[in-house]
Amino acid sequence: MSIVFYAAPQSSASPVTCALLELGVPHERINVNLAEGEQRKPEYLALNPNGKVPLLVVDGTPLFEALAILQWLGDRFGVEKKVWPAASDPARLEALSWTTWGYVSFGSAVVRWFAAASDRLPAEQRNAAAAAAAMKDVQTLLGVLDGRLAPRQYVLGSAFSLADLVLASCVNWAQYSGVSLDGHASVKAWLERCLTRPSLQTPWA
Ligand SMILES: N[C@@H](CCC(=O)N[C@@H](CS)C(=O)NCC(=O)O)C(=O)O
Repeated sequence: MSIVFYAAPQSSASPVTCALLELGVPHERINVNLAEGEQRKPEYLALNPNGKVPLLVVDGTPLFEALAILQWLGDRFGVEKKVWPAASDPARLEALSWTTWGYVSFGSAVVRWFAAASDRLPAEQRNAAAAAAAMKDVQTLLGVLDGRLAPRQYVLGSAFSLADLVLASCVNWAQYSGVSLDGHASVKAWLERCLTRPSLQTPWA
């Protein structure tokens, strides 16, 4: 199988970098220079019309969107490595739910908060009321994750899985962006456990 991974350091491609490392998947990595606009070249747009990284090209077929890539890596390589439940295992349903929750529900609330609060934006684009409402949602969602993790070491039970790698990437990125984990002791302890994993020690690769 030929896998080509189009990536950029410190980007949405980073969790895919970690997953490829965790699963030991042989691949060719091509760094796309985003500052130079390489993602908008016609040959790249032919593979990913969104002009974004990450992108995987598997035996010539493109696969874009980080979450889709991570879930596919779980299906294709994670089952045999015992870090992703088999299709017939009810835990597969939980793995799909929690990884999608991380990117879609939690991730979009963090993006909404960042877009309203970031001091990297011009002051006139910031919106304190929208930022407060988004942060309330982020904290509610962290409470949901805290409830899931309180009786468990990891999101699917007692063993680390690719679902933890995906979720820890989302939560670590949120924390890096300025979201506080205070008041979510189980999330904090779980994140520390996950970050000891060698594959997650280069989160900005
Ligand atoms: N929803 C996409 C987002 C990808 C994304 O926004 N990638 C950024 C880097 S973090 C990018 O390639 N930006 C280049 C551009 O917009 O020109 C995913 O998760 O794969």
